[in-house]
Amino acid sequence: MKPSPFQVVDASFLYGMAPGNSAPESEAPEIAFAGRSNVGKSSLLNQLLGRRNLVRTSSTPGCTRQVNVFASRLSDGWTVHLVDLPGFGFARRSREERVSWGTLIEGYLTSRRSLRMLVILVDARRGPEEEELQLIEWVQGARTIEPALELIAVATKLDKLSRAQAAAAVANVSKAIGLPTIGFSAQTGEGRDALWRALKRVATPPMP
Ligand SMILES: Nc1nc2c(ncn2[C@@H]2O[C@H](COP(=O)(O)OP(=O)(O)OP(=O)(O)O)[C@@H](O)[C@H]2O)c(=O)[nH]1
Ligand SMILES: [Mg+2]
Repeated sequence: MKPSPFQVVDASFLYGMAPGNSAPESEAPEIAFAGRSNVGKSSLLNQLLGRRNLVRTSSTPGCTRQVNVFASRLSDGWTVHLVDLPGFGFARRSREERVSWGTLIEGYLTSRRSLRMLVILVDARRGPEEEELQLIEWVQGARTIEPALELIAVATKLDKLSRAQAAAAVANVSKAIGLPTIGFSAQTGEGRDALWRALKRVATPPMP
């Protein structure tokens, strides 16, 4: 196999935000990854960053409990911050906890100027459900600041489908969610280059 043109030479955890503890706006553009619990957000980030365990993942839903920001630099000098969000649709939290989390994530998505792109992850086998469609509609209406937020979708866990099923599933997700959609597997790395190509649209080029 040909080596990927998207080699990450630096990747590190920068900071986490919990309710009541946000972070100052960053100079670097941010790309956030949203989706229901267990859809594969943290695994996708490890695959993108080329690190096995930089981002904590778990087969138990509700693993990511903060808004976690990671810095990355590609071998050609481009940089961007990748933001892992706690999953939604995870009920095993108190109502109070869910409200404070909702406020943190909603505030982050609507008011964060450094946020330039939102990637919505959908399990390729399930397709988008009400929560994903609501999130998209809500964020498009609620975010009124410049610059505009670019939205794309990723269909995850493609390795669990046959080739023919995978192609059909990605097309279905794209149609149902109404966004350009990239098929992805954190296990095989399929879709990694296509996703990096899309993410680079909002990344920072190297200093001359
Ligand atoms: N086969 C397969 N399994 C995956 C893939 N991506 C994630 N998983 C598995 O799915 C489970 C959940 O993955 P995470 O990356 O922790 O999911 P998450 O969306 O970050 O979950 P929360 O932090 O709870 O919101 C883990 O057991 C992963 O190993 C994939 O592409 N293929
Ligand atoms: Mg996670």
